[in-house]
Order: sequence, then C-alpha cells, then structure tokens
Amino acid sequence: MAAILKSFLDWLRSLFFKTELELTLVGLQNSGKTTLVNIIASGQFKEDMIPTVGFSMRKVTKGNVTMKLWDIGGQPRFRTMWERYCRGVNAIVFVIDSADHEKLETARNELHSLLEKPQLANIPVLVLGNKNDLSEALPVDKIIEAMDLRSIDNREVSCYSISAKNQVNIDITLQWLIKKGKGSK
Ligand SMILES: Nc1nc2c(ncn2[C@@H]2O[C@H](COP(=O)(O)OP(=O)(O)OP(=O)(O)O)[C@@H](O)[C@H]2O)c(=O)[nH]1
Ligand SMILES: [Mg+2]
Repeated sequence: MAAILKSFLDWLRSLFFKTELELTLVGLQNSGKTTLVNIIASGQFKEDMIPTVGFSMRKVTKGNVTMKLWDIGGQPRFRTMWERYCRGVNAIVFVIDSADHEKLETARNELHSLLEKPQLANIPVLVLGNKNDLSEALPVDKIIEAMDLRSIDNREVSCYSISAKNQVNIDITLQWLIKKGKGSK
C-alpha cells in the first residue's frame, strides 16, 4: 500500500515539478562517453567518433527532466581536469570499455584516485561497462570485481553493463541518474 502511495505521489510530483540534473562523464579514452551522450540526446550512434579534446557540455531535456552533461576527454592529458568538472554534480558517470581487458587496471586506478579527492566526497557514482554488444565484453559481476567497486564504502556506487551502440540498459541508466536529481518548480 505504501509503495502504491509513493508511486502515486511520485507521479503527482512529476506533473508539477521539474527535475534538474548535472552529471559528469569521465573514463578512459575510447570508452564511449561522447557516444553515450549522443544516444541520450538524440539516439544517434556513429562508428567514426572524434576523441574529445578538453570537454564538451550538452543540455538535454526529456519531458520534465533537464540534464546538463559534462563530457570530459579521457586521454591522459585531460585526466587532471576530471576532478574539477566533477565537483558539485549530482552524480559521476564513469564509463569503461568492458571489452578492452588490458585497460581495466588503468581504469580502476583512475576511478579510485578520483574518488579519493576530498572535494568529491559523497557524490554518487555510476560505473557503466559499455560495449556489451562485443563478444569479449565482461559481464557486470566481473566488472565489479575488476574495478574493485566493493571497496568503495563512502558513497553510493552502482554498476550496469550497457551498450550505447545497441541501446541496451540505457533506460535503467537514465532511471538511476534521474533519481539523483533535485526537484524544483
Ligand atoms: N561496439 C561498440 N562500440 C562503441 C560503443 N560505444 C561507443 N563505441 C565506439 O567506441 C569509440 C569511441 O567512442 P567515443 O564516444 O568517442 O569515446 P570517448 O569515451 O568519448 O573517448 P574520448 O573522448 O577520447 O575520451 C567509437 O568508435 C564508438 O563508435 C558501444 O556500445 N559498442
Ligand atoms: Mg569523447
């Protein structure tokens, strides 16, 4: 009964309130951050992507949800910028190429050193194992292990296996993210 009441109230709230979200996407180069932003914004997938130089920002409105998406370059020279762009956001989205086994260790080290920054304390993190359309892609339990996500105990952490290309699990990703937003009139 309480659950029904809650979903009714959520629905009622959604009629009157706007949800505003600010999110930052980080992760190694070639993991699919810009592709994911494009999928969220327009559903378009492109094979021939240009690596992000510095960062790009996109504002996307879906129904009564407005998302400000900071998409930061993943090449080593841009990684020092990650922290600055993650400050004060509703959630950090850490994208990995789950089929690129060799880069997982670097991805794990980059994630853990980012989360050590005091300025980013408590910000929820969503780790996305992208490219699950590829046969070598690791399943979600292996990603959790390889990224040592169970050792993170000072914030909310979730992990999904997705494919931006085939739009797999994009819906649950958006649902998770929207819950981190703040309602405002
Ligand atoms: N098979 C497959 N390829 C993908 C997927 N998502 C992205 N790609 C490809 O991965 C490559 C890199 O994608 P980008 O979105 O540019 O990666 P990025 O993380 O933004 O890279 P940087 O901007 O350099 O940090 C492109 O060739 C994409 O087409 C996916 O879900 N499956
Ligand atoms: Mg990019």
